[in-house]
Amino acid sequence: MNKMKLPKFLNTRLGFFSLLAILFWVKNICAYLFEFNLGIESVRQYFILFINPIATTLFLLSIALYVKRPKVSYITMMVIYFLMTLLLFANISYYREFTDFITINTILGAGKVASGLGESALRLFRIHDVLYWLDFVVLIVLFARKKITLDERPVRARMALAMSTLSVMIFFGNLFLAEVDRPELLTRTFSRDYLVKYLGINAFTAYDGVQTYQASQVRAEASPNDMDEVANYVSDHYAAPNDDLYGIAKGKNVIYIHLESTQQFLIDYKLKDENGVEHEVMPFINSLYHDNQTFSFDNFYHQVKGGKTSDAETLMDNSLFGLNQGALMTQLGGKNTFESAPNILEQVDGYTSAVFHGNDGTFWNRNETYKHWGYDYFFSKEYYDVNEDNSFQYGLHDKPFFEQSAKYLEQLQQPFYAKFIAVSNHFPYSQFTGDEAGFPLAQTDDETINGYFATANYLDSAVEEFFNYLKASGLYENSVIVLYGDHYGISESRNTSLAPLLGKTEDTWTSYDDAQMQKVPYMIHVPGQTKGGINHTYGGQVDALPTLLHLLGVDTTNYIQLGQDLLSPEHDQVVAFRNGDFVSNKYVYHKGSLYDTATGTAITEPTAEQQQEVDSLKDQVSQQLATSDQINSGDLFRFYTKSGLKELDTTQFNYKDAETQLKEAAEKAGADSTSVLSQNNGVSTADLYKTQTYQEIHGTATADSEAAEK
Ligand code: GP9
Ligand code: MN
Repeated sequence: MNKMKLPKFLNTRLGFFSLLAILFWVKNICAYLFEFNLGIESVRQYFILFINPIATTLFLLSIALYVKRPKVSYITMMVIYFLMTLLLFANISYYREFTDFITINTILGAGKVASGLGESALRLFRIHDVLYWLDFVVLIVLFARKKITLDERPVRARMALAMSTLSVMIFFGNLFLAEVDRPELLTRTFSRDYLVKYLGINAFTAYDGVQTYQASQVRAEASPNDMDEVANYVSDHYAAPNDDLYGIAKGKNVIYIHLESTQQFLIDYKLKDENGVEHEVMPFINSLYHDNQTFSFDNFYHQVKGGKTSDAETLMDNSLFGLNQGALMTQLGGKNTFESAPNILEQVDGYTSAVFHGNDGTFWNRNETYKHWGYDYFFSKEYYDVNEDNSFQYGLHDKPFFEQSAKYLEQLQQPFYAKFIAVSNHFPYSQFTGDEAGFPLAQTDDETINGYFATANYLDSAVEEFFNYLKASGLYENSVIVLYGDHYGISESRNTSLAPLLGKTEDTWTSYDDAQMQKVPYMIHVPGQTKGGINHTYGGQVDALPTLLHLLGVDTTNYIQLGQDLLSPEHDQVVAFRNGDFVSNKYVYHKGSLYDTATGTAITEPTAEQQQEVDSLKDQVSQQLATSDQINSGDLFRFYTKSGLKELDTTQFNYKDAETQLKEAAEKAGADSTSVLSQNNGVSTADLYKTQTYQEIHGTATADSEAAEK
């Protein structure tokens, strides 16, 4: 080692700076490749991944270049380098346990769970982790042996500034590429994985810090008086339940089926193939829609914005809106106090709760948010057998998803509140258009639209199989099954291409039609009762929770919920879109234009009376949205006691070993265990699940020729 000669360059400050930058880059890339699972899908994403540590590393290290005194400058550089390594390494360890990245809140809250932290850090240590720290030892030795000497000459201020500026420029280049690959990355913040994948750990941590700070400022200013105001608003808008229907589903399981990107126009829709033959897109869901055991709605709207699926979940489980910018679940889901459906049902009627979803648990920050909503279990991707053939970028396909869920569902203690988030019918709708295509494609000039019907048909078939299983396992009779569309599948910009399929033309398509396209299915199927039918009340996702709770016989008078029971004769029939536009039973106000709801005729010159009505509707809508924002940004539930609900201890939930927890719950209940598995004397019902491909159901040339071969 004595003979070893290091390049002279290393004895300059800039040389040493470069060495540290390169070392950190290497460590960071190793972590990306070997420690984290970031779902890199293309060469471009690899490129972004490889460049994303550069900007922040240069920027942070460049701080030391401004320091003139040699010793202080080198020490500053080493301290920054050490802190960056520490942050990276902490994330590596944390990821092993939680498959997630560390947020500022996790760091701030670490004290709360400090006991056991040291122990788990040790348990998470891998022998190769030494490599992340080895360079410190080497550097110290090199300094001690004077292989690297301190450069007495300070870096010129201009040079230091140039380095900082360069790093900022690289950052913007990085951000630009990221936005090209994943538009609205920063405004919608899909998940921490995405931020790390596109911008790196340092940038993610800084971004998270800024957001946490901003949120905490608003939160700090809120007071219990604000909650009093909110409570007054809510009681003024309370819609009393329909006496005939209150409690008709008391004590039943609730099974939510989240119909990804499913719009109401698909209901009863028949797609013409190239030969003019009609194919019903969702035959099974249509049969539910027309069943008098189902409360179906044909004027029900989604109310989501940037948080898409997560906003729909927020609305359905809380009767609160998402945020006007970004996603509530990612920004506040893991921080705020809520009084959500699973928590209410647990405390009032002893329900167990679970979410099933075949994508990464961190997407939309579900893994944290669900704890704050009181979900007992969350079965995310790791609980499923997911491979390249049965999945796409958003996770496991619906048929294997529902099928593989059976073995967990049968273990839940009843009654339960279980949500199944399907995902196959998700943009780009090219999942079932290749060789595996079965259902015909539409014939427009827009491929997104063309594939939409085939993926919707696949979803329909998956839901049918799931219903068959529910019937076979005996769960069906004892459950209420709620289906809802989360948001549009075809974005407004494509609607004119869709127009011909809906019997309209591009030229006559208006904002009124765009507003109509925001309708999504909402159906509450209550096996055994026959008071259902198609209800025409104008409502939206915010109304779902009070509607459901009243059917379950749960009194909502003391809950802070912003919607109204859709089955109540007192429902206001005003639907707020998150941007302030609205639909009521009389008027549609969308993108600055006003229409008559019944006819779709534009009202260009409203009478004084009409104007007054519209103004008051606008006020009503903005008040509802503002109240929601006030609750969320002020975290007002922490001041609310009137609901009589006990404070939720979010640390009781651990979504990592659900199987053990399920077994423990059954053992604890002993002979009183109400899970399907226990009721079936421990014999699994999962075998009762029958699933078939489109070809197997409908028979095709391929299936025929296979049969002929046999
Ligand atoms: C991802 C899925 C999709 O897990 O729920 O979310 P979306 O893109 O529809 O908001
Ligand atoms: Mn969605």
